[in-house]
Amino acid sequence: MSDPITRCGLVTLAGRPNVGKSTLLNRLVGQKISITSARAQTTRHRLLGIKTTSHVQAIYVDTPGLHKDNKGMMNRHLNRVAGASLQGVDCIVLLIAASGWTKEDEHPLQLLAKQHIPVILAINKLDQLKDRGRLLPLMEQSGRKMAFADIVPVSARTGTNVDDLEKTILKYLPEQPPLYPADQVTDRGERFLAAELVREQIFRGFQQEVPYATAVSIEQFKRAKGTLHVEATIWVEREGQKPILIGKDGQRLKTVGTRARLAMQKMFARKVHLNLWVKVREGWSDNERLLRSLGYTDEN
Ligand SMILES: Nc1nc2c(ncn2[C@@H]2O[C@H](COP(=O)(O)OP(=O)(O)OP(=O)(O)O)[C@@H](O)[C@H]2O)c(=O)[nH]1
Ligand SMILES: [Mg+2]
Repeated sequence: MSDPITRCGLVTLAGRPNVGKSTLLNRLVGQKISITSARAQTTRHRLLGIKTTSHVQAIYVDTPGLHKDNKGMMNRHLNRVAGASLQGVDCIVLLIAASGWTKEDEHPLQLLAKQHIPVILAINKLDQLKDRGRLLPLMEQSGRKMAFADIVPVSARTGTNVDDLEKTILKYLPEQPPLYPADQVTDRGERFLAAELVREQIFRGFQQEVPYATAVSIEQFKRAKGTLHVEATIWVEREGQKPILIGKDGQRLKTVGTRARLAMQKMFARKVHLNLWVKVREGWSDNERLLRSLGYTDEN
């Protein structure tokens, strides 16, 4: 029999939008849990990725990007969820990109400077740094910004040095038994994950305002004869956004559906049948009641 787990703790991944938090969460856990895209503000909910090894359980918290723009209820929701995730955890990983500190990084930095929780700085997207000679000065500059517990350059995309970051994080986890069963990888259910995989394709496939005007709800999620049957509604804010999403002869919606279905098959390890509908819910992203009904609550 192996020894019981001796360390377990919560680790929030924080930083500006688009810096690579969700990519890093997936990399740390070793499987896809959180959706990612090249567009800012892809993540809208707090989500856990749980990694259990023989003696350690690290519970990573993915958060929406922290940003200063508080216009509109969705922005306020994102900042509230991200801000709340900075409290009551054992350690925080602040991400910046290897291209250097930006104005947008200063806001999360200021919020973290107020906390009494160890903050590890992860300098992400190392693979994009052409001149490696710039890394040391960046690490030195970073050290002057705040008393970071550690500074670790990584590439969440390629996995370079992520094991080093993991080892660093483990030092800050308290000695206690695990909070989750060893085989649990997230706190989110399959319906939530399925809706996110549809939203991911919209963030990856559409320009301008469409991704931000979109929410997804799952109407049906059932297993029959080894196949998962999923019906999802894509909500948009205005009538004019519907034809953009659907495309000529339904082609664009079909692409979203195919890609989301393949991602679901991978995630749920079974055959998936997916039906998508596009509907209008006027102004949902700036209406508190509608936001709640679509799952955007303070805790999430
Ligand atoms: N080249 C490179 N790209 C990366 C790396 N990590 C993340 N990315 C890319 O950066 C973009 C944003 O990644 P996400 O993981 O969605 O970023 P995020 O911080 O979760 O963004 P929000 O949820 O919007 O706050 C995606 O296109 C990723 O593929 C990396 O190490 N190297
Ligand atoms: Mg994200």
